Amino acid sequence: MNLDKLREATRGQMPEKRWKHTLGVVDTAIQLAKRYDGDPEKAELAALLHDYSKAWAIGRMEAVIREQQLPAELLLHDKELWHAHVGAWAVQTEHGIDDEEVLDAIRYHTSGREGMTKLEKIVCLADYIEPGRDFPGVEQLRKRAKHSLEEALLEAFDSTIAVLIERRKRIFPLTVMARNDLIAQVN
Ligand code: DGI
Ligand code: FE
Ligand code: FE
Ligand code: FE
Repeated sequence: MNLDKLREATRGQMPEKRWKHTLGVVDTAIQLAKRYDGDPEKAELAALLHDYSKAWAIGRMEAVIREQQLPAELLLHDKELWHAHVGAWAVQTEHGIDDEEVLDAIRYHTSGREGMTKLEKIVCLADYIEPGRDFPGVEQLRKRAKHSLEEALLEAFDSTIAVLIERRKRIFPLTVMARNDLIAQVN
């Protein structure tokens, strides 16, 4: 597996803006891995690939979910959740990525889940705080990320859940479980 080839293949899946975001997530994930005693190489690979399928057409993602028997429950929830599971499948089949830790970090980067690994936490948090992100509270999140991976990620999920409630959207159960689990971890 050649990282330069993977970079070009990933870049080819998405518009320039999403690619810039991806590069920001890569840098941030490597920094978080170094700070929190994670694996910087796995963090780089998972971050590079985390939004691989983000720009795919809805119908294409839906077909993968059905045909590859990814969790059908995804189809009942926000389409924003789909690219994570579809992306993990895509990089495995298209590029032979077979490191389950890396695949899980891609698969759960949006929703989170109970019992997140360090790599999953790193990629998910990097996705929230990479330098290109701009949303209310992101600066505080960046500061918190310097002190505690779990505290920062908990705050990130809280803000996502608050927005979903405000917009009267469904909350994917794994996100609730991720949040409850993080509360137990920080207390
Ligand atoms: O792909 P990105 O835009 O870089 O970021 P992401 O993969 O974290 O997608 C986040 C979007 O998903 C965000 O706009 C909120 C939306 N979303 C919809 N339903 C849920 C959800 N996020 C979580 N964590 N849980 C949900 O139930
Ligand atoms: Fe994403
Ligand atoms: Fe995320
Ligand atoms: Fe992302």
